[in-house]
This record gives sequence, C-alpha cells and structure tokens, in this order.
Amino acid sequence: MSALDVSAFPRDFAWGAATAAYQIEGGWNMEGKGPSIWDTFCHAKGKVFEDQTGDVACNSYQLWQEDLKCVQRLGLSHHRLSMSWSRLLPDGTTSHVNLKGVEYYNKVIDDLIACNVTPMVTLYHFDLPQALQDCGGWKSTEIADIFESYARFCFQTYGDRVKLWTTLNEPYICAKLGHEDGIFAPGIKEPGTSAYLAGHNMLRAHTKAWHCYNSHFRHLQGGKVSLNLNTDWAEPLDPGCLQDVAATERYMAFSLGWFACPVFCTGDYPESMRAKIEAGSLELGYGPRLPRFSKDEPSPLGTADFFALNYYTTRKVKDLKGACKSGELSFIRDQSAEAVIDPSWPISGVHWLAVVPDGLRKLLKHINDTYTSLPIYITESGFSQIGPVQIEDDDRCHFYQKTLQEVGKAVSQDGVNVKGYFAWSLLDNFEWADGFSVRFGLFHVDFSTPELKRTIYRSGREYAAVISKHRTQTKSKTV
Ligand code: GBH
Repeated sequence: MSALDVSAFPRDFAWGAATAAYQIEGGWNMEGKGPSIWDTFCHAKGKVFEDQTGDVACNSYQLWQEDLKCVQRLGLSHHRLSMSWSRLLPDGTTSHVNLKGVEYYNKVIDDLIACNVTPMVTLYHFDLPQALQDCGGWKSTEIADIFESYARFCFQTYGDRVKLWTTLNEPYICAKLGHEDGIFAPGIKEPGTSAYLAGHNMLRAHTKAWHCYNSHFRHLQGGKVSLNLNTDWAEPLDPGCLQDVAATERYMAFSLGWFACPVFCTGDYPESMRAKIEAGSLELGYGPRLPRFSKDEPSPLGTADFFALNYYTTRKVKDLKGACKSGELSFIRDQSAEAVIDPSWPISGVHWLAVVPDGLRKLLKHINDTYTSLPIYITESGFSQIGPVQIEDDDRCHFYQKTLQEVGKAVSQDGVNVKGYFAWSLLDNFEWADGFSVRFGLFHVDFSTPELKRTIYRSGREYAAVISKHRTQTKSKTV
C-alpha cells in the first residue's frame, strides 16, 4: 500500500476498522447475556460450516484489552463496533437491563475515547434477541417500537460519548438471507413474502429510532444517525442489450434501492420494484406482498444524517427472460435478473467476492448522483485470503491499495464527499455461515488455542503505514 497517494483524502478523513458483536465477542451466555437468534441458529446442527459457533469467537468479551491494542497498533482514528442487544437487554425489552453488559460497552467506549479513537456504534448487526424472535421477530409489527426502546436505551446510556450511530446493519442481508433463503438466522425460508415484510419492519424500526434521536437526543448530544446499506455494484452483461440494462436497474433497485429509496429519495420503495412484485403477485394469484408505509407513522424519508455503505464486490447482470417464470413466488423471480461474475475479475478466498475496486468508485458516484449529497462513510470493505493462512498476505495488501486508490479518485476526481473508510475487519472472526473458515482480519487470530492470540498481518502493518502517512502529510500542511 506504500505507493498509495494519500493526498486525495481530506484532512479529517476517518480511518477505521469494523467488527460485529456476534462475530467477535463470544461469552454467549456469560454474566446475564440472553440468547440471540445466532446462538440458536449455530446450536442447531447443519447450519454453519462444521457446526462451528460464535460461543467463544475471538472472546472479545473477555479479551477486549487485546482488541484495543490492535486498534492502537493500526493508529485508527475511528473504530466501528456493534452492540449485542441481548447482552444489554436479555429478553430484548427494557423491562430487564443486564448491568454487566452495560459495563462492558462502557469500558469499550471509554477505552477507545481515552486512546483518541472515535467510536461508531451499530445497534443491530444480525443478532436479534431470541425472545423477540419467539414473538415473530422482524415479521411482527410490534418489533419497530421494541427496537425504538432499545435504541433510546443506548442513546441514553452511551450517547454522551458516542456521536456516530447506525441502527441496522445491512437490512438487505437480514431480510434476504434470513427470511428468503434461510441461510442466515433466523433461518426462515419463505420465498417471495417474508423478506419484504421483514425489510419493511426494519425500515419502520430504523425510522422510529432516528426520530427518537432527532427529537430527544440530538440537541443534547449532537451526534449523527444512519443505517448501513450494502450492495454490489452492477453493470449490464451486454451494455447494448436493453433487457440487460433494465435488469441491471432492477438488480440495483432490489438491493440498494429497496432501503435507500425510502430513506433518501421518495419515502417509498422504488417504483420498478413494486411494479415487478405486484405483477408477479397477479400472475401467481397472490395478494400484495410489498407493504405500504402507513400515513399514521413517520415517513422513512430523511431519516439519515449520513450515508453508510458496505461494499464488497461487483456483478454483471443479465435479464432472466422468463427463465424463472414458471411456478413459485420468490425474490429472484420478482427481481428477474441474474448476476454473474466476469471471469476476468480476480477472485478472493470466498466464492462471492470478486475483486473489483473500481466498482466502489462507480457506486460512490452513483449514490452521490442518485440518492444524496450527504457525506458517505464506507463502513465495510475487505478481502478474505485464498487458501491457508499467510501472515504476509500480499493479495489483501494489493486489494486495499487498489480499493483505497479508487476511494481517493472518487473524492478528488468525482467530487464525492467520502468522510471515512472502515476496513472489514479488525480481526479474523466468526464469518457467519462460513464459521472460522473465512478470514477477513487485519489481525490473524489463532483459533486453535484458548489464548486466541492476535497477530498483525502485513496488510495491517501497511494499513497502519497509510494512516500514519496521511496524518503526517496533513499535519505538515497545517503548519
Ligand atoms: C458483510 O456482509 C457483513 O456485514 C459482515 O458481518 C461480514 O463479515 C462481511 O460481509 C463478510 O462476509 O453467497 O450464500 O455465501 C456483506 C454481504 C453477506 C455478502 C453474505 C456475501 C454470502 C452469501 N455478504 N454473502 S453466499
């Protein structure tokens, strides 16, 4: 990464790394924590690679000091973490608060601030309290108010120190993988229906949480609230084929637009998305499936103070052309687009992650042109190595170098207001359905011994060097 031109990045650029509670904390039933849907999902056999679980993960619940050393070694200005809802509120409601959990995040936040690191806190990164799943989870209408109470509790408890909040991480993944494909917790496989309902209630929950902050905390605490949206960048397989062009627009509408349009554009779902879904319903004899936002509730429009983007990869898209027209309801039938990987793109250690750094630049410009001129934080971007562990992880170094170069171009050449970059991830961790078989860390974690020793990869050393170079350059400009 040493060749990277850091002068493209603004002086106050946020250099961060990211983690998520279930992926690192462990302590799944320690000191009063209630179970989450990921505890349940992993404990049921056959869901996760080799039936691995996040019961211990990186044991960050007990080894936080080790993580803090990693943060300091990188010289981060910002660090993104998520809170485990059921560690704070074991049954998901404020009727019972787990003080040990409150203490844990107090310590994490205080330590970060003492080290001059600004925390960015995500309230929900896939780990719904099991007690709430038992009442219908994201499919239930009531979940939005319950989430608002949880959010209020966190703003009250930590908002004196936390000024950057995101409510929900990747509602797309939670809805699609959790409620359509069933490959993420809660493992619901109800194609063509539940994902839209879950997504809708997540948007309602986010909206209520943002309004809660806006009305009751913003004037006292002065922070900002958003939600983390993920999408691939997509381009037509055959740019000369009108159907492929339309399919590409649909692909983007069904991923980014699904959540970004209500929050940043119109207060409602993309028209193309609703039209396709309702056409499918007619064909198959179903009622409406994409919910409508009620006039009796606040609109999602305008409920974000910045744009938080998780970007990993790009796809070429072609029209399904009726290939999927027979039979059953499904998200993919509605979307009617097929996404493929261009064989010329290098692949990473996971099959879905093709390395396309300039896709990020194009996506940033697209967001800036289509959705918002608000500042954009890239809240996740990362690479998993191929094959056995290599501490000298040259592929990952190359990935970060190229990716940061593209971010620099988005800023300096396209005029996109990118405020920060969070590498996914600080540590090798529990990679959901892939368990510990996939490593995204800037630090290696030795999962074979109870010490769970953290060792910096070359990519971590080089990322630290980039941050320090940027710091030195911007300092010398001020004097
Ligand atoms: C992020 O999601 C998550 O926020 C983060 O927690 C996670 O560690 C990181 O990705 C790395 O995966 O093709 O069936 O194997 C990004 C969205 C969700 C995209 C899972 C890839 C794989 C599904 N990712 N998906 S599959």
